Amino acid sequence: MTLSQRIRGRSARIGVLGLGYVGLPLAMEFCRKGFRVTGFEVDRHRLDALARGRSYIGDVSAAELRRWRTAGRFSSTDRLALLPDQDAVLVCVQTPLRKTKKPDLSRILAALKEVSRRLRPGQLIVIESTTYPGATEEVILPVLRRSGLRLGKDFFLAFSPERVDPGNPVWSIANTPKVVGGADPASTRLAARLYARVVDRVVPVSSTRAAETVKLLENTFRAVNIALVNEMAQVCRHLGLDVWEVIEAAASKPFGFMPFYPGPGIGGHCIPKDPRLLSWKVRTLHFDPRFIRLASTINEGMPGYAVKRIAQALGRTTRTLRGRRILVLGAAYKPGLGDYRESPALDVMDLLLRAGARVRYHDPFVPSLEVRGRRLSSVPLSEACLKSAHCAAILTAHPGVDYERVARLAPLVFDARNAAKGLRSPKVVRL
Ligand code: SAJ
Repeated sequence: MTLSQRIRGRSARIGVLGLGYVGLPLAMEFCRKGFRVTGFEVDRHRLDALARGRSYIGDVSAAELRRWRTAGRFSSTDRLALLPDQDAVLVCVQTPLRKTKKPDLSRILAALKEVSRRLRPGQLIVIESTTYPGATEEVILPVLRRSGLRLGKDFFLAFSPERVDPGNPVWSIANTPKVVGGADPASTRLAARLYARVVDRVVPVSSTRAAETVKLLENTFRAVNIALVNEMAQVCRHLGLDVWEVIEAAASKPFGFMPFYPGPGIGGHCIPKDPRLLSWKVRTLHFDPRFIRLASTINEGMPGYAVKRIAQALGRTTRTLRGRRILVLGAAYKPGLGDYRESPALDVMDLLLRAGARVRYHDPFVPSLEVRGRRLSSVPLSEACLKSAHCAAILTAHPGVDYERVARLAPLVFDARNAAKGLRSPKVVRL
């Protein structure tokens, strides 16, 4: 039976390499649609949790995990010897940036070398990890060719960007259109057929490079628009205007406008990184994407701007913050989640500590974190805590926090997220 027939009959065995916030939900989606999935993971803690039927990803319930394990549809392992049993291998490993803002493909290349060593005729490899335009073709394909197998005849290769939005109650893997681009037409066709069995709509494009660039455009679009409103926050400050009022009123335009909101910077694993991937690649091709680079610079400057505004609100400068007690509200990178990777709140706390301020934080979703080598725990939002601070700085506007109470009890509030909107109080200073 050909791979295409096994896909059509849902008997194709699916391997998912990397069981993180992309891989585990993807594995569950294939299980839901009748496929048998083997998850490959190197992290021992994750493997132990999965073996006990415990989920470490918010969007995957323990009940569902146990259901597919019991049904024999899902198994998790670190044994790469099981790779040849898979008809399709979906690669969902991290592709971070180095400190130099250059792409770090080390993890994905290590994974693909293992795949290549065990590659067999009839396998489809799909890269879901976000990377720069050309990476699949220029770096990953040569690794797979070391197997001696031929693209489009023996094995197939495609790129399909992940569009997983953790915690999104509306858009899931199943109902979010899936872009797919193959290293050759046969690969595009096969990957499109595979995803068509699990998602409502597949969007085939002409190449892996096109698919890689689609993803980067999506997130660079967000980054540049966030940078625009971050600059507008500074423009409005100079104009003596409330940027939040200006944006809200502009958002009343029913066409040709899309609201974004300023803040103390941008966090997460996509928006800060993706424009840098695009910029890095095109600069190797002797084109300087000034606009995209400038947007990244503006966003990365926002933590420093927020600290400057906190100092000003205290009647100080960033050089005279020593000893000031700052209570940070919200450490996660966006509301409603406990993920504080790349969170701008960490940058703000780092700068405050560097300036000699005494920093505590409250975040109901983040029990503890490390900043400047110090381990901090989230403090209760008690009356004493609020009253003893010189300034409460709202950096992430989590739901369920009583911002009216914060404004009532804290001597001063710096609101970087318009969390205390509607509260007209001289004690509340907004970005
Ligand atoms: N942010 C702002 N102002 C905004 C929007 C976001 O400052 O108007 C900040 C957030 O606070 C956060 C960072 O930017 O620190 C990123 O926020 P995000 O809403 O873009 O959330 P992410 O990082 O989870 O982005 C993901 C992306 N999903 C994928 O890459 C698959 C992105 O494409 C989605 O559009 C986004 O979720 C979403 O819409 O939630």
